[in-house]
Amino acid sequence: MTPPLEGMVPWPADITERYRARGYWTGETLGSAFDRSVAAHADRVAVVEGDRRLTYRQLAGLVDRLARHLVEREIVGGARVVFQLPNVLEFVVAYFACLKVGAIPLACLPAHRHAEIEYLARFTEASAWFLPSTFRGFDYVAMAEELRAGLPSLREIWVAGDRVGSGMTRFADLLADPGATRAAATTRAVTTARAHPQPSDVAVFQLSGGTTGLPKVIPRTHDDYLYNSRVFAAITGVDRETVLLVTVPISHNFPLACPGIQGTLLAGGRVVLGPSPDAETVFSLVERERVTWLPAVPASVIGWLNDPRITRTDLTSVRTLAVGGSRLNPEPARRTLSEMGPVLMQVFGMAEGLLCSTRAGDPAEVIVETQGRPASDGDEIRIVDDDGKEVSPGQIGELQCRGPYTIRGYYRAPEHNRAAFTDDGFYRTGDMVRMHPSGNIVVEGRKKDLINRGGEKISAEEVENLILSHPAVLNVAVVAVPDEVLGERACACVMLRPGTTLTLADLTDFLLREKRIAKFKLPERLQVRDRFPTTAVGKISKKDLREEVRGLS
Ligand code: OOB
Repeated sequence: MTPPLEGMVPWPADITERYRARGYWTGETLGSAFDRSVAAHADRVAVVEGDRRLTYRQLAGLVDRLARHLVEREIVGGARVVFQLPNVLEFVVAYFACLKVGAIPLACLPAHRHAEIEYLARFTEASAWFLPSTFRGFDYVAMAEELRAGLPSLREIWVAGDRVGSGMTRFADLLADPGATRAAATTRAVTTARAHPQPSDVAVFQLSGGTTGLPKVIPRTHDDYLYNSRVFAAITGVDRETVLLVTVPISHNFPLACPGIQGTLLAGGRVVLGPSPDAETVFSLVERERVTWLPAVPASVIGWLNDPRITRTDLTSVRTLAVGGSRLNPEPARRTLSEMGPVLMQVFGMAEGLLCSTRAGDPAEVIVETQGRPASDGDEIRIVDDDGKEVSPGQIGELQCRGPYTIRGYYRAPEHNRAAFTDDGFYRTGDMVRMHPSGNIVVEGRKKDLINRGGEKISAEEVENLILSHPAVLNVAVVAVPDEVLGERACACVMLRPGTTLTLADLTDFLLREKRIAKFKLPERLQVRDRFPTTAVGKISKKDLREEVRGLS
């Protein structure tokens, strides 16, 4: 057995044994599960993107080719690889190639910019980076050129697209070259051995929505992430007939593994990739590819419902519209049922693990009003008050969970882990929930300090720390303001230094040009104040502040 990755919190030995004995963990790696699926479904279509359409055999051919290059370059066994590709075929190839040789994809977003990538690549000591040349008008090659000098562990930059910088490699050139020609000379036996991951090894690094100043890295093992996809595929009816459409950012846990791309490809189904979740893209791809399974955030669904083309589009192939990432209110939920039929499934999940969902055949009331129940009989949940005591049935409290696919700790974060996990290994989700009489969970709010902007999570503290470094700013608090479509948007409330001024345009400019953060984190409102409401101990009371800001809006 290889020792666990340093900085990773493993499950206790007795629990590991139990999860294996009960068959949650099968002792298989994601790479070998992928190979078995390829063998069983070789001539079926695996991935469709634009006019590219690959069978399992063709996909596996590319995966294996890339895997050989990874081995040649010693990007194997525990090496971290920044994934910043959008929804393109190259993502799927790179993902399974890494899983096969034990390199760990770090699930970054195309939306991330210098600040996020620099921090995350440095924190994880990433050795390689997959990126597009350009996407939505942004030049990733230029960003990589700027950042690479400050990232000493970064050895390889692989670009999907035609334009590369010096010392970078075109993805297409790697795939054109069968590799392995240099393998005999350069690959030591040691590298080859390290290129065979164990089921208990970290397979993927997901990112936490984050409640602290810096994003947290979530280690998902082969055992747990494979089970995550399998159990969710089983309860949501994903099989070889499934046609999954992914238009949300592909590296998010939801479209990647719940059951997502992983679950669909392991079942012999078909994955269709689309560039954006807007109505036009989704409607045309559903019609063209006869899509059956569709993950979405509520903001997208509301957009589709409000688009007049919905009545002219044939959406009858859809069997499951899985909506999650942020709260779907009962009103759009009801409209979804009347426009699209009984296909709605609410999903309440988290990159840390636990997945809850309603099930096909549940009463309409459950599907409309609740966020569902845990996916596995191995999931343990409890709803607790501020003292950690379980609340009485139907009362609101914080949700805590543990189970065969919920992490026991963030990567390299011992101090944060002491606060985020209980002594008996439950993850404190920060979500305030109540148990519906049907046994399903209703998400009522949250304790954690973040803004959920249409499913994309923004840590208030992270943005506050950046705003505090603006010369005009004396103090700041970032709070969520309600939004009909996105659910929430961020509002920055600031106190200014005497004699200074600040507009939203100034602040945006500062955060984008000087701090270089992802655009989705930008506050969309600014409120200049001369005082903040405070708590009894003199801290800013975000609860009162949120109410004051809402009152003024
Ligand atoms: C998903 O994962 P994350 O890690 O981006 O965010 C998790 C958080 C939850 O703790 C909760 O605060 C919120 O997102 N959330 C919901 C929700 N689904 C997620 N809040 C209310 N209603 C829902 N249905 O967002 C995620 C991961 C896997 C599957 C689906 C979503």
